[in-house]
Formats: sequence, structure tokens, C-alpha cells
Amino acid sequence: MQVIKYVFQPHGDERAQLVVFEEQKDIPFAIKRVYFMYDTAQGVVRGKHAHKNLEQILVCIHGSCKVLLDNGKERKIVPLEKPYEGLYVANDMWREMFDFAPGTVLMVFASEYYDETDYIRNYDEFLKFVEEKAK
Ligand code: T46
Repeated sequence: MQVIKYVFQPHGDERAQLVVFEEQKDIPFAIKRVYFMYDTAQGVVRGKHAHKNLEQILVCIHGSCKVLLDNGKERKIVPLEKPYEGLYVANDMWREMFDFAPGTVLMVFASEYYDETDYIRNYDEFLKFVEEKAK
């Protein structure tokens, strides 16, 4: 499984670091939605689903977490620890976010508007979905 991690070049000077996300440039798709999660409780696992169409870039703009990626055949755990790193998560990829450090803010850039019908929340259904797609 190929893990695609983007490194966004910070524009730093003596005042601060500044990171830019422009659609179709830094982010490889048109951004239809941005959301973030914060106040993540200790020990929680978020995600536990895949998407039929949605592509996303996950950026831990504060703190850190780990992301489990599962394409139905292989699993990888990717740490997100820098505010200038973005993890690309393709549509047909099971994802779980966990091990959130206290105070973590995880920001997500999404290629589509929110649509509950795009979610695959059952792991067996996900396996069937990727098997069908591979035929
Ligand atoms: C994903 C991972 C990385 C909305 O109303 N609009 C939205 O755009 C989103 C993202 C969520 N919601 C509602 C739906 C639920 O009632 O917010 C609640 C929490 O959503 P969810 O349980 O899906 O959150 P996560 O952290 O498990 O997953 C989210 C995204 O939903 C998902 O697409 O890939 O972050």
C-alpha cells in the first residue's frame, strides 16, 4: 500500500511559521469542505469507516495522532505529528484515528460536501466494496 504524505512548505520568519493550503496546488483536489476535531478525549478511536467517493487530506495542525489505513488487503499506521504534514486518504480506504495527544486539533480538507450515504461504516461491507471494485 502506498502512503501519500504531503509536506507543505512553511513560510517562516522570526515572527512565526505560516502554512498555506491552496486547492489544486497544495491540496490535490478542489476543496468543498473543511472541518476539524478538537477536545479529543483520551483513548478514543474515531473514523472506523471508509468512503465511496470522498478524498481527503488530514493535517494535525496541533498535537499529534495516529491514522490506521486499511485498503482491505494491507494495513498501515501513519503518525501525524507536524502541522505541515498532510496525509492523503483515498475514498476506498478504511481509516481509524487514534492515540490523540491532549489538545490535538485534526483538520481535514475534503473533496466533497458532507453526505452520509457516501460512508461505509461496516467493515464487512467495506471488504465487499473493494472486492467488487477490483473485478
Ligand atoms: C473521516 C474522518 C477523518 C457533519 O454533520 N458534517 C461533516 O462534515 C462531518 C465530517 C461530520 N458531521 C457529523 C456527523 C456526526 O454526527 O459530525 C458527527 C461526527 O462525525 P463522524 O463520527 O463521522 O466523525 P469521525 O471523526 O469518525 O470521521 C470524520 C469524517 O466523518 C470522516 O469522513 O474520514 O473524520
